[in-house]
Amino acid sequence: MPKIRAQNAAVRELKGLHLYHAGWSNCSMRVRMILEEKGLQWTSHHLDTRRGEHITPEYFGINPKGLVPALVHDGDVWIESCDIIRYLDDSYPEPRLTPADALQQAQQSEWMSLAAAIHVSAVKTFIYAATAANRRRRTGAEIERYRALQTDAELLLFHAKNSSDAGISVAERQHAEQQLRDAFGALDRQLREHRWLAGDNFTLADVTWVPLHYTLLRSGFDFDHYPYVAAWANVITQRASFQNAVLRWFDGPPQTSAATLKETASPENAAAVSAAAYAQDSTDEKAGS
Ligand SMILES: N[C@@H](CCC(=O)N[C@@H](CS)C(=O)NCC(=O)O)C(=O)O
Repeated sequence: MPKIRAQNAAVRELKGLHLYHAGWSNCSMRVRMILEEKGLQWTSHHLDTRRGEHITPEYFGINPKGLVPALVHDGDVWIESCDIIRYLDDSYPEPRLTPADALQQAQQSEWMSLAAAIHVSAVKTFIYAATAANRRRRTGAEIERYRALQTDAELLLFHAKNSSDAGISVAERQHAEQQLRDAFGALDRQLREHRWLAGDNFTLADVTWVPLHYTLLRSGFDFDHYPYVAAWANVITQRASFQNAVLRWFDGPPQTSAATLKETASPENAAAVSAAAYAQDSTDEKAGS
């Protein structure tokens, strides 16, 4: 889904690029990475989704599904992370992150579609079932507030299940894991033959998948059988965009000064920082989806 007209009139007045996002949200990471890759100036509107800061009439007036991220560009609202990053790549083509070659473009689209298709049934299900913070049952008042705002049937069902006494079932978690194994198996086969997901260069396909790898790893998904995925992810962690858009935001809005940020993001420090970040134990309390 693409550009929408915000019901929240205040955002229609916003100028420039404004991102509504959450630090640990993998979908938000994609957009922050693109903003960083292109060196764009943007205004952050950080929402702590674990505290339900996105479940308000104001935010549903921006994204009618009440999900992060949402991008507002000169008053126009863009939702769905894959559509947002495509829009940014078209609007700010330097550096271009969509392949020029038609076949590679098609590959990029396939990888992006796969990520979107399995988001709720695999990614969200696994992360919520695996991380205690997400498993937290919403209170009666929170559930009421959510039901009053949410119209999307799949999300209503998902959150009702997650907040129920039984929680997400073992069968659903196993189904989620199987879908993730299938997807990362396909990534691994591609990356055995090619340096990047859509061929010769780093593209939107890589930006779509590396946050999934990162948040799933931190949620305890077993990546032992995907050596080419591990090597690919390791290379990407050394990009300044990964440092600044993923690692620096994972615990919430960065507190450090711009100078410290630059220093940490230098290529010399990147390897150490990424090794430390990836060394975090699994079953992270914060990974979100
Ligand atoms: N298909 C959407 C999925 C967005 C999504 O599920 N966002 C998560 C964070 S990654 C979220 O807002 N979760 C909060 C919730 O489900 O209430 C996209 O790609 O933007």
